[in-house]
Amino acid sequence: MALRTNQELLSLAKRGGYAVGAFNMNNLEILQAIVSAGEAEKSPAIIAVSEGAIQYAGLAYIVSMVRIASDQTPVPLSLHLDHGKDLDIIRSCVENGFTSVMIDGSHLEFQENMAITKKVVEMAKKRGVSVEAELGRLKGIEDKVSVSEREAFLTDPQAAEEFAKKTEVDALAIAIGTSHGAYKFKGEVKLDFERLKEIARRVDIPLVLHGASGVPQAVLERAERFGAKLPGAKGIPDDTIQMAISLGIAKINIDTDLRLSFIGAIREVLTNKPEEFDPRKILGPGREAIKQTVQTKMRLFGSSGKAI
Ligand code: PH4
Ligand code: ZN
Repeated sequence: MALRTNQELLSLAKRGGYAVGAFNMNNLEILQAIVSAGEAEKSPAIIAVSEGAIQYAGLAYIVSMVRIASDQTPVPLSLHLDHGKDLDIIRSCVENGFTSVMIDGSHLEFQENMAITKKVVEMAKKRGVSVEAELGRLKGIEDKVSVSEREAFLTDPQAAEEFAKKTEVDALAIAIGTSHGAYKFKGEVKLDFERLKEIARRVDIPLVLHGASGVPQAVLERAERFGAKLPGAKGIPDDTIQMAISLGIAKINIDTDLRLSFIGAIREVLTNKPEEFDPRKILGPGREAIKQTVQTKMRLFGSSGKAI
């Protein structure tokens, strides 16, 4: 089936009260794992590709692989640029088959962020490509951070309303206390749900949660049992994710949990079978581990059974 846009996938999610997972892919095995998880769960999925992934695998390889995957599966997929910052890369994604792009101007001042976002909207919408933008900075809420410091990086609901109206983006990534990577909280898990509620009340488009990996205990333990060193790794608990979805989050970005699953499985093979040197016997279990993790996320996000 042809690739869908994020606008199509996320408007259904918003209406249906579930979220679609955006899973980062960097190679063939990760893509296959996401697609086969979608088939097993009858769930849509967003294939998220960062600028780093493009640098690693090459734009043409990525687009070709994702197109073939989409042609061969009944799973509704979109191909989405994650955290686009470079206008030339964004343009080449728009012109070469991506169905959604993110313009990440979150490091810029409000007006500059709006200006660059509008530019991308103008470029993308001509070709029917969806646009996601980001307002606020991804950073954990720590105990010692003062209210004014916190206000400076979390998304301001009033600003979000103005931003969404003026830029006409299709989805907005917000900052409510999540952060990228495997070390999200030093102490207690804290997300600002009151802020999310207020943003959802003012902003009509689907909201996006980045930095949403859970760092599941079983996945972490497997990786550590076979030599990974990840002291203090901590993610977002499942019930917190469910709460975020119930308050209006319709797209959830997951990368860290895929990475941890992949390296746990690969480390296990390399440790238990030091004589193994067939890459298929090493990467295959990594692919299977990602598939299991993606299936678990699809169930958690409520997108299982929603592929139509
Ligand atoms: N992302 C993933 C960003 C990956 O440059 P890169 O390929 O390393 O970028 O956008 C997330 O929000 C992932 O969140 P997570 O770390 O909690 O999985
Ligand atoms: Zn992100």
